[in-house]
Amino acid sequence: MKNDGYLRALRGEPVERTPVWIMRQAGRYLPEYRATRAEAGSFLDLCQNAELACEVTLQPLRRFDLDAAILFSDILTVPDAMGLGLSLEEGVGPRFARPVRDAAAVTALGVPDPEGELRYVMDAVRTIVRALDDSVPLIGFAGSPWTLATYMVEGGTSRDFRRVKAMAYEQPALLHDLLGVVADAVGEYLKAQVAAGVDALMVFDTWGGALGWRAYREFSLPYMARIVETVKSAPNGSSTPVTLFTKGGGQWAEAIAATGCDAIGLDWTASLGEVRARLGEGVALQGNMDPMSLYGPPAAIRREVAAVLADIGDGGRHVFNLGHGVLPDIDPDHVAVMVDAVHELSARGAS
Ligand code: 1CP
Repeated sequence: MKNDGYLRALRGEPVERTPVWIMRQAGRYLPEYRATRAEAGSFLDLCQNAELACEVTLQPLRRFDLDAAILFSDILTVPDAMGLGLSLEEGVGPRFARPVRDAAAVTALGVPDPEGELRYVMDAVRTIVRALDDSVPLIGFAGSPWTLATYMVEGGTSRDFRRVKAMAYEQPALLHDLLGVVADAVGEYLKAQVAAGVDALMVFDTWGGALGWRAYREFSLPYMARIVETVKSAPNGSSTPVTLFTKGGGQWAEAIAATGCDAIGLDWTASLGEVRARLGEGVALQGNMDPMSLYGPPAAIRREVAAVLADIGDGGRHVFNLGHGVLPDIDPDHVAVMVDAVHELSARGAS
């Protein structure tokens, strides 16, 4: 691979500069993304068209000097394939026609065949791998079982997660049944992505931080641990680095590291240096610039990049990223300032 800095940093091998990619690097802040989505018809049509999904995956790499590509898809494709009926409305967000709210609905759920109902995702992976031609690694991903369950039970985006948290306290066994089948589905889905050619995996536990610490250890973490184990025991799985990202989970970093993951994604509320001091070098850290700092002028963005790099100190085993996805109204030129500053300010040795 021409540029394997991202994989090297995940493994704790020496790198010439800190690698960088951006959560939601393909998406609405890019005018070329909006044009391709219009060409596809809708967001879901875009996900289901391998050529166009490949095109939007590559768009940010043409603009910015990024060290990894991420598969263009969505975490909600898995519950959609489980029969929940996903739709996405502009300004409203994702919606499920058939949310899961009782035992009958949980019992009816099956594990989708990744090369069946989700074949369009695997076709996108194969198309992107060919197009990347060993230039940079491709990251595959899925939602964590808990995060997927929030959408499946609530029926869409939620402010307070009332229904799914009520289920956790009223019917914990039912929620565990749901999380179990979702974990099986995600495990199969990620193994298939590895077989189709992704170089690394990321699990997005976007709403894990909404749980109390005991509930996090009961309803989110064990299911992510199961997924790490499933992936690691599959062919090629042991050599595929897995990053776990629990938004708001910095205080649980020790427990997350104990899953056997290769890297922990941190949001901007955690100090990379402090987490590194607590955990040592045994795990890579990803993050964690505040996505809103990209509203600032270029000089302020460079200062913020320098501060994140200074926080982690020697810069070993670090993948630079935002602490959450890039926002839709960010100026792409500001993203370029960040990416270039990461490489320039972290350059080690001859450069
Ligand atoms: O209008 C549009 O074009 C749709 C917007 C959009 C996009 C660009 C959605 C709907 N999903 C995506 C792509 C996407 N989603 C990617 C690939 C692109 C990339 O990263 O470059 C990835 C990795 C995701 C993952 C995702 N989807 C997460 C986890 C990451 C995170 O940001 O926390 C979550 C929670 C979702 C659900 C989802 N899908 C779409 C939206 C708007 C949302 C969030 C809804 C909410 O806030 O609850």
